[in-house]
Amino acid sequence: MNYNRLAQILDQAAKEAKPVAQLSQTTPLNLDQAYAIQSISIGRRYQRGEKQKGLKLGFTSKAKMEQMGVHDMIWGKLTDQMHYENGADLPLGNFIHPRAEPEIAFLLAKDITAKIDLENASDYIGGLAVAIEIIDSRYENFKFSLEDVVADNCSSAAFVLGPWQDPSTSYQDIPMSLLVDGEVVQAGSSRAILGNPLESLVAAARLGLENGENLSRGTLILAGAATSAVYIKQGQTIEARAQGFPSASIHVI
Ligand code: OOG
Ligand code: MG
Repeated sequence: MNYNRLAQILDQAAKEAKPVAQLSQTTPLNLDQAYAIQSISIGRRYQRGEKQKGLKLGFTSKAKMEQMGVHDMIWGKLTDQMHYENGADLPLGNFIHPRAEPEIAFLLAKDITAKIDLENASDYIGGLAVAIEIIDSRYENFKFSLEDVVADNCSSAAFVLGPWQDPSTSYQDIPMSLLVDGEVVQAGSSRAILGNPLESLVAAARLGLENGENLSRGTLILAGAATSAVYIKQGQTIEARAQGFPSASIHVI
C-alpha cells in the first residue's frame, strides 16, 4: 500500500475542498494503517507551515456514533490554520459540506508527560471553553468507514473557541446546545461526552502519550461533540452554548 499517495489524496481534497471516494472502496485498510495515513497527511500540513495546536476526540457521544454509524472513539489533530476567532466569518468555499457541532475544549495548564486518570486530570486543566467544531469529511456524501474517517484526520476542518473560563467552572453535567440564527437546532448535555468530558481529557492524554504527540502546556483538547452535527449554510450564524459559559459563534459567508 502506498501510504504517501493515500495521504496526499486526502490532503489535497481538504486543500482544494473537493470530495474523493472512500479509500476503503479500493484499498482495504486496518486502523493502524489509517492512523499512519492520517499522520502523513497532517505532516504535509506541517510542511506547509501549519502549527500543531492540539488533539480532538471523535465519537465520544452516542448521538455522534449513531448519526455516523460508527462505534469507536477516534482521535485526530488540530492545527492553527483550523482556528477561527470567536465571531469570525467562516468562508463556505473553503469546505466541501461542512457541519457544526457543540463541544467542550480543554487548555492544558502544564505538560502531560505520564498517564493521567480521572482523579488527577483536573490538575492539568488551565482553561475551559465551549467550542464549535466544524467537521468536513473529505469523502463524497459524508460517508465513511471507521478506517476511512481516521485516515481523513477524523473530518477535522475548523474550530471556534468561546472565551476561556476558569478551570473551576462547572462543566461535567451542563446543558449544551447548538443554535442556527438564534434557534436551537441541537440540545444535549455535556454528560453525553463519555459520561463526563473529563474522560475525554484522560483518553486524549493516553492516546497522545502512546503516539508521541505533543501534550505540552497550552495544548488544546476538543472532547468530542455532545450532540449530532448539523450542515451549515451561507448566511447563517452558528452558536454553541453551554450553561455558565460565554458562547462561541461564527458567521458563515
Ligand atoms: C467524524 C468526527 C467526529 C466528534 O466530535 O464526534 C467528531 C465525523 O463525524 O465526521 O468530531
Ligand atoms: Mg467533533
